[in-house]
Order: sequence, then C-alpha cells, then structure tokens
Amino acid sequence: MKFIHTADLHIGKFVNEFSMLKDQEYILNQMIDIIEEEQADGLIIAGDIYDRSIPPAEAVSVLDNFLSRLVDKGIRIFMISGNHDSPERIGFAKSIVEEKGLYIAGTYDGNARSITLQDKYGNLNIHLLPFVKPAVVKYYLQEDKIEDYHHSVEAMIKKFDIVENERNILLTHYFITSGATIPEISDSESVISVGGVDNVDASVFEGYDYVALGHIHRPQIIGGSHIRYAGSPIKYSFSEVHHKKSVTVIELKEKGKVDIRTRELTPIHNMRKIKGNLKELMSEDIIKEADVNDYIQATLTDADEIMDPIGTLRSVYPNTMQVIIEKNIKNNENVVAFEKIKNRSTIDIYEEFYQSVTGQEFDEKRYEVMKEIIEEASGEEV
Ligand SMILES: [Mn+2]
Repeated sequence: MKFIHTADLHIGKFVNEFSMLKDQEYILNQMIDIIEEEQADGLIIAGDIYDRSIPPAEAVSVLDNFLSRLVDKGIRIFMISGNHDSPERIGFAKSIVEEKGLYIAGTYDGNARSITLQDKYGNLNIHLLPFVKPAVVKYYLQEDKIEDYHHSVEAMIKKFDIVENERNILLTHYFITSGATIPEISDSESVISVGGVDNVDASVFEGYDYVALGHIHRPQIIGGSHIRYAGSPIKYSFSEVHHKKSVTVIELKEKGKVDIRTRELTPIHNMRKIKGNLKELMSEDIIKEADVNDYIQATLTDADEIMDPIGTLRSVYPNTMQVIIEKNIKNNENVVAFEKIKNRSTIDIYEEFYQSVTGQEFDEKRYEVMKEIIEEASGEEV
C-alpha cells in the first residue's frame, strides 16, 4: 500500500504580511498531481493543517476543495490536528466524513483512534495521535507520572495495543529527539522550548513501521529512517531558503519491508536573499540572475541614507518582503564624551559621527552639503 506523507500546511498563513493562500493552493494542486502519478492509496497530513485555531474563511475553502477532490478520486485521507490547529474545529463532522474515507483525529478523549486497512500482505493499522498537551492526557488517562510530553505520548501510544506481526503506521505532531540528537529547526515553527520539557524521545515509537511526523518544517528523519518529518510544503521563513521542500512517498509491502523516498515540490515563488548596495541590486546583471517575482529579502550595504528603499526594490522585485539595512557600524570606542565635544563646531562633530557610523571618509562633497544644511538650520555661517 502506498501513501503520500505531508504536514504543516499552515493554510491561511501570512509570511511578512504576504498571504500565502495562492502559493498554498498551487502546491496542493501539485500534491494532487503527485498522488495521481504515484497512484497512491492514501494521503497522510500530520498536523498544522491551518495556521491558526480560527482559520479565515478563504483558508477553509482551500482545504475543503483540496480534500473534496481527493475524496472524489477515492483517495483515503488521514489527518490529525497540530499545535496550531483547534482540535474541535479540525475534528468537525469527523464521523460523517469517515464514510467517505476521510479519517480525522482532532480532539483526544483518552481513546486511541486506529484504522485498519487490508491488502494482499494482510492488515495495516494506522494510528492517529493528534497534538495533545500533557495536562489533557493526564486528565483522561488518570496517570500520575504524566508530567511532560515524553511520558504523555508514551502513555497514549500504549493505548494502541500494537499488533507486532502486522504493519503499523503512526501519525503524530511533536518535537521528537533521539538521545542527544535534536531536529534542525527553522524560524517558522513557533517551537517554544528546545532541549527541554517539550521533547519526546523517538524510543516511544518502537513497533511502528513508519512514523509520519509533523511540527518541524525542514524534511528530515530523526531516530531512524522510518521516523520522518515531511516538512512544510512551502518555505515559511527566510531561514528556509536552502530547504528542499517535498512530500514523502511510503510504500509498505510485507511486514518489515518499507520503501521511503521523496518527491520534490516546486513553489510558484521561491524565497531568496540578495545582498549589496541598492545600485548593484537594481543592476541588469543581478536582476537577470533569477526570477524577479521571488520572495526577496534584500540586505542593503549602502553607506548613505536611501529614500524609500523598499519602494525602489519593489519596482523591480514586486515581492520584496524584507529590507535589512546593514551599516558598517564601527564599535563604540570612538564615541566621544560630551566634555570633549562641547567646544567643537557642529560640522566637526558631524564629521566624526559620520566616520564612526559608516567607517568612510567625510569627503569634500559631503562637507559642502552638510555645511549648507547646518547654515540653513542655525542661521549662522559655518
Ligand atoms: Mn507547523
């Protein structure tokens, strides 16, 4: 049986005030194409379906359209809520849609949600474990030792009663570590604590043939080649510019035989960083290097103040998201105490200030411009 694994769709997300909805729609269509090409039996979505607990109406209709198209093609869908989702809203009408082959675990009530499929190799059990806080698990399972995420996930997995000679898949959404190894994180996950109370050690996954993870946005394995973060389908921060986004293709044959590979996803607009002075970045050579419609983070190295850098950049790169002004600021040891400067002329002080901020010579031309400004402002000759 073949599955496509994705996670962290974050439908409705804004990145630097740009709506990602069109990009998300585009990538979801690409996913449908891959599912068809691969002739997959099912799609796994391991949490963070939406970006917020109350998603905007447009985001709901994008997901609705995506799921409906798959259901119409007879593709089974397995999904859980992540830390960004509202468990109740994700789980809405779940028992009705199950008849259509859409299996959702939103809320957790102490019962393990498990679906058993069959093919020529026998039973295949799919366990759905949504993101749940330890306090909720403790309440339902009435186990005192549940204080942290690790023990709460361990306790919830115990409820599944893994049948060892059958094939088992788990869907879940946590910060998984493996001993001292931690996953590589980005700026878009809102991981609150690293290396502390939020982590779950991969040792809890014993008995599973594949663990479909969500939460971390870079595709990667942790604690074994069969324990895998699918990663977000598109880049959600500039820390992800070098990520290769993908979906995972998992094929399970007889017990113990699992083939895992990835299919790369290509966004409408890539994310990219450029750096230089404004003139360089607006030059023909740099412009033709890549798609001007990419989402751009521009670092400007100009020494002088620039009027409306973002507007200028957007005249060529319409999707400029961020502009960082990188001044060659020298250290503070040159800052002069007030006593030392009180008897000096304004232009002298400005010269020193200019040099200490930019590290450059205050040349004749600049001197003339500044002289004029000071004279006009003070009404006195410099
Ligand atoms: Mn996420």
